[in-house]
Amino acid sequence: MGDTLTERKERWARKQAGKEKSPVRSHDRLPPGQHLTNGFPVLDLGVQPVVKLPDWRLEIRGLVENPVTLSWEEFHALMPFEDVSDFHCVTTWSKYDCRWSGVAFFTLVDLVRPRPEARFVYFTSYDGYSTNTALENCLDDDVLVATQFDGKPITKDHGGPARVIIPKLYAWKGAKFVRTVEFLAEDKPGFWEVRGYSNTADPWTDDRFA
Ligand SMILES: Nc1nc2c(c(=O)[nH]1)N[C@H]1C(S)=C(S)[C@@H](COP(=O)(O)O)O[C@H]1N2
Ligand SMILES: [Mo]
Repeated sequence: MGDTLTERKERWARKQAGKEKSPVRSHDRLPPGQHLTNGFPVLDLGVQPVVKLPDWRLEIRGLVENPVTLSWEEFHALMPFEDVSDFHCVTTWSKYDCRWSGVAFFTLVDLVRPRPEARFVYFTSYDGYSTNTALENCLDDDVLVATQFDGKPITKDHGGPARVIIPKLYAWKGAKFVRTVEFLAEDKPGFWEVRGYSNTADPWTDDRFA
């Protein structure tokens, strides 16, 4: 910490160019520069869209063999998944032991069958938000589209009806109010990624800004 934005930017650019090894990873439970919170702050764009369950759809498309548009009932007919994970917001708060339930990302992948060219995933949301990451990050066994937090439906302020959770990345990579999941051959920066946030967003290497 403490280095200038320019130094960070230069370091990031060198890393992107493959001229420097990754910084040393922190193995603490609390990533560097984070503090623990017991509450659950709300971070959004100032809009919390109201999506009635009969109108809700999750559209999964792009470079896949079997694109689908799932209704609420169809989504819940998929294999249920529950996991407990920690949540790290780039604004420096972390929350431990969040219990999310929904459908594992790998279950959605089995359903749509991405083509070999698919290497990136781009998410869009009902509030106009978007975010992106490498497909491999979505294939970890802790990634899901969640509809419940702590055994109860996710409230509107926390991204209900459904939100994406990618625990190993900063929380902005997880789209609240998720609406579409698109598989792409080329990376496509999302809302914060075009506004100077890191594309890779690894909390354990303090990888916050591009
Ligand atoms: N659709 C949408 N998803 C979003 C955001 C948003 O503004 N809109 N904010 C992101 C950010 S910056 C964080 S830290 C988390 C916050 O989730 P929370 O409000 O449940 O704490 O959601 C992420 N997903
Ligand atoms: Mo955030």
